[in-house]
Amino acid sequence: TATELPRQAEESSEVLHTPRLTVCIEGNIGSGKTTLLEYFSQYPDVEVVREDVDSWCNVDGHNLLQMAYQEPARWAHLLQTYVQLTLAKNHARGVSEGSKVKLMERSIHSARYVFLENQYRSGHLSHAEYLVACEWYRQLASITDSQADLVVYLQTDPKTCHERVVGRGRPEEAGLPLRLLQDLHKRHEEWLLEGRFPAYGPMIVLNASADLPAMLREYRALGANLGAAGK
Ligand code: DCP
Repeated sequence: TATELPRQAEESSEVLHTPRLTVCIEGNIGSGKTTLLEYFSQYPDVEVVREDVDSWCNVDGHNLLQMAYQEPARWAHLLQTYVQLTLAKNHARGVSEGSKVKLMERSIHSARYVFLENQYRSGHLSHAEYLVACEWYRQLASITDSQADLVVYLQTDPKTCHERVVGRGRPEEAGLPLRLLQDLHKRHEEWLLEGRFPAYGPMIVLNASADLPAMLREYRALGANLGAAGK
């Protein structure tokens, strides 16, 4: 029998507001987005909006991320269209009263220009699947305000990303090849630095291959530049 996806608990009834500043963090798998977002979650006037990886891993028991890693030709399209949907929801989300900055992990644009593009170029999506997913992107991006006031690109050596991914041992990513991280790095560079696809806001580039103390110094400086109040 047909069943519907259980509705995710509606966000609280709190009235949400348009943020004064929207900042999006872009970077490869293992580039350190999580560390940056955790660092800024201690700032009372910054609201962090994470990529909803948990929901990709559990659509009423279906782990789309794992399915797409195991059998990309079959499932990459489903994963990527779902990822785009969850990111469109993140773009549309307001922030609580008192939050000045919305700090968002990735964007619907990287879903399109990095991940979807890479899946297509790797031969995991048929031409028809690619075109339909691109059309979903165009429509979703046009009905939500998905522009950023600032894009922070965590530029990272793919080998460093690989070491971090291996180190954290996320089950879906077991055996993730360096080659994939090199390809995703190339897609980021083509899009954000070489202008192959449109920008969605002014950008700064941080060297995210550095070690943790150096990264934390960069993040502190970024916070000061955003005018956000730290603790
Ligand atoms: N992913 C995907 N398609 C997308 C976005 C992400 O297949 N459009 C996959 C890649 C990873 C997983 O989802 O296996 C989570 O990706 P992240 O790069 O966001 O991982 P982290 O949250 O761990 O980021 P970081 O390592 O920078 O902290």
